[in-house]
Amino acid sequence: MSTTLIKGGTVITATETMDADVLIDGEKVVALAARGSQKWKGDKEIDAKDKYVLPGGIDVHTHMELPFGGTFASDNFETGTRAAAFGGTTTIIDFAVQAKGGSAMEGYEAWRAKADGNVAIDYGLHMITGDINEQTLKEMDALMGEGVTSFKLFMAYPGVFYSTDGEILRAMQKAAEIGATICMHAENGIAIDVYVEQALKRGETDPIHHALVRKSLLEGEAAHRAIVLAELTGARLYIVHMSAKEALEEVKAARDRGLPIFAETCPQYLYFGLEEMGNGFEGAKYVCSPPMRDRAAGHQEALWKGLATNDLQVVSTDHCPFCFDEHPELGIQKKLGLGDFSKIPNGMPGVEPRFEVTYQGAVNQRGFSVNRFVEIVATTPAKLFGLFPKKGTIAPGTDADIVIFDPKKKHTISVKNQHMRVDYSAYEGLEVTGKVETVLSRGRVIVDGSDYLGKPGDGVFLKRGVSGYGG
Ligand code: DUC
Ligand code: ZN
Ligand code: ZN
Repeated sequence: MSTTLIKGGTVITATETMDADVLIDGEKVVALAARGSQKWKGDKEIDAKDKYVLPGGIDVHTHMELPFGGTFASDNFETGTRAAAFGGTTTIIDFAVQAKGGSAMEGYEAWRAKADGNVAIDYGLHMITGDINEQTLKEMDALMGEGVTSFKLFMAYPGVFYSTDGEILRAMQKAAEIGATICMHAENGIAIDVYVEQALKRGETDPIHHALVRKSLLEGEAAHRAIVLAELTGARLYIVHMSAKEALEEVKAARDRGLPIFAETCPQYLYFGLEEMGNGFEGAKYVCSPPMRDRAAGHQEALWKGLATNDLQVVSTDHCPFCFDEHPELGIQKKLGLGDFSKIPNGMPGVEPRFEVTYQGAVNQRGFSVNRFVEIVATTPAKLFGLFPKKGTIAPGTDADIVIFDPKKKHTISVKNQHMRVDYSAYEGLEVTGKVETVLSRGRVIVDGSDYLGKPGDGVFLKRGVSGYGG
């Protein structure tokens, strides 16, 4: 096994800021010591002078190759995880899908087959349980044994992924019994579909109407209902991709009552509003669910405040890209919805810019500590989803998943320099200060500046434990 020494940098974890050298042996961090205090030599040495040495990012919400709206998310596990690595993310948790009428175990195996041998970084899986029945409830036990310890349910998308309240209740009872976490897409899809139909009848077909029909109160209502069902059953609940202040208020109140309720938001909700969706069909680039919200109504500032106060605990991406223009292999994607916003595939690219745009917004613009940044993009995701302390921090014994980050380097986010397999960047032209320079995955340098040094299959499947929080 070879050793690597990262020397001269500032190591920042969720709890410590240390001028320290980091010694790696094989795949693991084996020691840290005050900068220059030890005469360590590494087979490979990386100079991190004036740089931050950070735990690799953990994005707990991605959808590689997700079948959706008559097409597939444009990144596969190879392209999407390579892009993640360039962006400073060294672990993803993707969502395997149980189709209606299908077996959850088969869905899990299908996702393993897509990912194994192709991933650039380590990955875990949640399970979208799209069909809650006796068989599925039994399969939840088997999936726990495989390290799939979280299950996503949808209160949106009737006829596709949607679960009734009764189905949610059953799944939560089971989750509480076995220690699993329920991830919830909290939007009242039944009510939303009525607004969709009415808008289309009025001839309101542009992408902006996707945002206007998916009302923030309906996100708040669904969050409330999910929390009530979780409280009744004792389940641990994690509300995904929160965008509405009404939903955040529900989470705050539940946490204040001591319930094990958690929530994430995503960079798109922290950066964009209705303006981005209103530019004719260009707005399709920002169509995802839940949608962008009205900045003037205070949603965005509420989310930032939630991250500052820990009412929100995680920034993930809901990475689910679709090409704007026709793609030679994938065909027509966003433009399936020309003339009918309800046919625009829902989702945005985000796995690559997450680390840098979150740093920009949180640390540079709002004065969050770098420790808090690390906590929301790596440490808490690892703790909540059964990966800590193997992942999510830098300490003796942890996997050497490390980002060397230049906090002074300015650069501009653009489709021209991104690696995701999609033809636009939602952040086109955004200037940020702070750049991911070098990325190590289990001790190996896989990204060095603009060079990719890894290969498909470098990453492995992570059998996760139960959540380290609540319940
Ligand atoms: N939301 C999206 O925007 N895309 C995929 C699934 C989801 O819940
Ligand atoms: Zn969702
Ligand atoms: Zn999602």
